[in-house]
This record gives sequence, C-alpha cells and structure tokens, in this order.
Amino acid sequence: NAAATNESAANAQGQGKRYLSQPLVTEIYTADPSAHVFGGKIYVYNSHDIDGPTPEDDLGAHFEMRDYRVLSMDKIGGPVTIGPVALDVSQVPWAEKQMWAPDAAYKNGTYYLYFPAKDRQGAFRIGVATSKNPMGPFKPNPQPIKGSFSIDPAVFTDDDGKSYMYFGGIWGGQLQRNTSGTYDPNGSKTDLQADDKPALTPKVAAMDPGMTEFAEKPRDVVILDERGQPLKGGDHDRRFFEASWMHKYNGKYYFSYSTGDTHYLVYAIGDSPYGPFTYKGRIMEPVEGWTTHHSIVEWDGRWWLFYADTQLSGQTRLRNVKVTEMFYNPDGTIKTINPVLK
Ligand code: FUB
Repeated sequence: NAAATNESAANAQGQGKRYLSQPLVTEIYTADPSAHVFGGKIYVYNSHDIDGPTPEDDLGAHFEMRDYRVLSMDKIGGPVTIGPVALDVSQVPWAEKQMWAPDAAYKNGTYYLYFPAKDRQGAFRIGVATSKNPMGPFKPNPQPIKGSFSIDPAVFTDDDGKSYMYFGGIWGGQLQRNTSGTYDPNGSKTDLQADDKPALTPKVAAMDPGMTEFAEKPRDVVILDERGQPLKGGDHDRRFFEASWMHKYNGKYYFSYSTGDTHYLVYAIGDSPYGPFTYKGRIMEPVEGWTTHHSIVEWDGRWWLFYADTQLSGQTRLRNVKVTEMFYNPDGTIKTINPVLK
C-alpha cells in the first residue's frame, strides 16, 4: 500500500515530516511532470529517474535517464496506470544520453512527445516522436528539431490552435553555451556571469502546423520586474533557471518556471504567448531535493499543480511526482503553496 510505503520511506530518513501530498506512483521514480488532459483523461509525461553510477555535479550529470513511461489516470486522486516504455534512448538515432524533462501535445489524431537529450557532442537538442496512442510507444524523428538547443520543452496550444514551444535551462541546461547560435562546449558552466546585466532568458518558438519543426527562429522570453526592467542575472530568487510552463487563465498568459539554485517555482504574467511577462511571485516554496519542476493543468473546473520531490528516496536523482490543487486570488495572482507541512 502506497501510503504505508511512503510513511516508512519518510521514517527511514528520520525526517518525521508531513507532506502536502503523496507520490502518484511508488513502483518507479518519476520527475518533471507535464500533465495534459486528452479525451477527458489525465496523462503525465515525466522523466523516468534511474539510479546511475555518475556522481552528482552542478551540471546534472547524475540525471542519467534513458527512457520515458507515461502515467495516466481517469481522475485526480484515482488509481494511476504506469505505461510501458514509451520511448528509449536507443531508438533515437541522434541521441546519446540523458533523456530529460519531456512534454507532449495532441493534434489531428496524433500525439507528439517532445524530449531533450544530449547528442554525441554533448550538446542538448530537442527531439520529437509521434504516436496514435497517448501512452505510446512513440516513433522518433531521425533528427532533432532544426534550430533546437538546451532542455525542458513545454508546448502550449492557444485558443486559436497555434502551438508554441517554450524551452531552455541554464547551468546543465546549456543556455549559456548557446548564445552565439552554435553550441560552445567550452562556454560558461553556469550563466553569463554578469550579475548586473539582464539574465539569460528562456526561449519560445511557434511550431509549424505539422508540430515537428519550429516555424520561426526561437525568440527570447523576457521576464520583467515590477519596474518594467528585465530580471538581472544576480537575482537568483527570481531569474529563470529551467522548467518552463505556460498556461492561460482569464485571458492572461502565465509563464512559470524554476529558479534552480534557489529552488522556487515562480510565475510571470503577460498579454501574449511571446511576452513580455511581469514577475508576480512564487507558486511553490522549495521541495525536498535540489530540483523543482512542475506543470499546471485545469481539470474538472479546478487547477492542479503537478510537481516532484524526493520523499521516497531522499536522493535528488530519484524523484517522485505528486499533485496538489492550486488556487488563485481574486486579482489573478496565485496563492503560494508550501509542499511540506509543519
Ligand atoms: O530531470 C532532469 C532535469 O532536472 C530537468 O530537465 C530539469 O528541469 C530538472 O528537473
């Protein structure tokens, strides 16, 4: 029984903590959940964490994931099905390793799985694979998306049917090594190393109607402070690190992301899918484990935050996906969630 397993995991770590919610599944380790409602069911496209031999470092070499397994459920709080392997790195001709945070989209009878992986030069690219079934198996395109780089794709489809991919991550996500248009393996390990200058931005590109290529060169997603100035590189509590997500609420565009080394999930609001977005605050305080990565989805007229922590293992590389309800204030701001109860 999952509750008993979770209780004993927490006790084994001697944490004596109370968690806001419990892992969706305990049979495998999961992280970076991208939740979608397809045909009335909830599907979660997540990283499938495994215990590899590589020591932890600042570039995430210890995240050695090799495949994807999709989770599905008829309702939030109901039983969760773990799908079979939906895509394995060995099936992707251009990819060598590190199948990181994926996302998915649906159009005209086809499901699209978007995923980052390192190529044989050590550069992250973003690939796409297709299936007629939301659980897969997915068939990968032989090449990554042209002009793609970095990590954490999140595909948002607007009310007019146009889709956009948001992506990027600094440090191990390599945004800072792609500023010239080509991957520089000798570039900075972290960021631009210019604390007083505008921070590196996530990217956005409209998808072409076939959903497998960009329709344009990726643009900067500019995040402004309350004075209308771009967030600075030294503003680690608020600047973009990784884990882009886009959702729309009451006609406004909510771009949310992780601040990485300060471990917050935060958001910024704009009037267009391209931004600019103005920073508004925190969605979630830090979870247990180094990374924090989420998605936001409306289901049954309520809003849900999918996220992950390390409750089951106590190890950053072995995470578990959770879900909790998210609430708005009357002015459209989001009520901050604390994932660990006192
Ligand atoms: O899971 C590997 C990486 O860690 C993801 O791509 C990031 O968002 C962070 O969660």
